[in-house]
Amino acid sequence: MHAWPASEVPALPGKGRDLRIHDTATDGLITLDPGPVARIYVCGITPYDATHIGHAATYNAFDLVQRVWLDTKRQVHYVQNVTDVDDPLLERAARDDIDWVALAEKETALFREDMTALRMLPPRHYIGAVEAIPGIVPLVERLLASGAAYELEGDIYFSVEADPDFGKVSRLDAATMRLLSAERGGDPDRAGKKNPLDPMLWMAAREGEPSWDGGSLGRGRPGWHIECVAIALDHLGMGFDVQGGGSDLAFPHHEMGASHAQALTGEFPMAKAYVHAGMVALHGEKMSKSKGNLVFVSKLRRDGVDPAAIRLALLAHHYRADWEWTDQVLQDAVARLDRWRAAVSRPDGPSAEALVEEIREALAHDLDAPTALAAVDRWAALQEERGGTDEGAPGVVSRAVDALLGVAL
Ligand code: 5CA
Ligand code: ZN
Repeated sequence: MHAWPASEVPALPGKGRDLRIHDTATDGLITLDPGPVARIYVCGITPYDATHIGHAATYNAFDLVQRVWLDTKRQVHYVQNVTDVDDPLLERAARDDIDWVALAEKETALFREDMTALRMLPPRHYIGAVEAIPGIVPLVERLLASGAAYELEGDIYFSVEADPDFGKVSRLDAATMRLLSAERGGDPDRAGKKNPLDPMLWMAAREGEPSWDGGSLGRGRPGWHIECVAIALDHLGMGFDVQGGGSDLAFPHHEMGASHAQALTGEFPMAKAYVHAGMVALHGEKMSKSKGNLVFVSKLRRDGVDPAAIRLALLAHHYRADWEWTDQVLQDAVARLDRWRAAVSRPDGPSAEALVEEIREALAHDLDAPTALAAVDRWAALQEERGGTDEGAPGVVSRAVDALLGVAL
């Protein structure tokens, strides 16, 4: 499927620093050394509702990863999926009595528009679950053949016991895993499974639900985790640099994905760093499509909010923090955008060289966007109070804020 148009990334003088980022699997900062082509897989949306601020915050984090790498003069090979067939999508389509394909297409189109407006760089490969099915089926067949998968009443399950490294991504105890499995798409209480945590790889066709030819698996549709593994291995291969998503994906999704890949290749980990963004809340609870406590990016845009202000509101929070969306957060971002725009609208100003390095240093240190914003704030305040004689400095600041933070001033 097609992605969305790329906004231009201005080249900056000098060169950025290598990214140090928090890896969930080791619970520490690691310095990535990607080589000339950095490889990143970011889990995409399940398109049954519009993009909310929580989604946008997560995609903002991984957009910063790309920008840091681009600033080190590397190429970035970025892959993202769209879970365009899954239970929540089918349930929403049935509830609203609309065609599930039309619903997925509509919400994916809106996501593309939101991402474009927010200046999120597009993936090189944007792949739907449905279009990935021909690549998923042979992987499930291989897992069955090696004994890492088994059949239960026509459905195919992955056996977590087949993976000696199972549990290393999220490092959770058994009780927590079981609880989260039930909450996040698993079926730990289904009778007949070898281990309650075992996730489905292939679901046999159900009456009234879409299904595809699965070769020796019979008609059905793919499980959620194998979808991302198939797409990631196909387009990036094992041992890519970052797999990203919100913290609610660490378990079971990224844990199971790493396990599937381990069973397929004998290697762990599939990604060198498992990177997770914090959860954005509204009215004290995690923003979620199922709860309906949502602030949509498209609604804010329709209300006339500048997408650059939305982006600044996201950047004002460290990506790993859980935080709350409020009207004040947006008002602060609008005011900051005004101050920055006024500061760069003059032909000269205080020197910008140190500022560019401060932004680089902050982002390279686990994507510390709030520290980067504070540095720009200081430059803008100096400009407002005293001005400066450095010709072209405002232009440098403008380009740096665009290239490194994705904000067009
Ligand atoms: N399609 C799967 C991933 S393969 C999925 O989780 N889709 S999603 O639409 O539910 O979420 C898309 C991304 O947004 C995920 O990375 C998820 O962790 C993130 N996300 C969802 N809700 C929030 C929230 N309230 N705050 C921050 N990130 C969120
Ligand atoms: Zn995923």
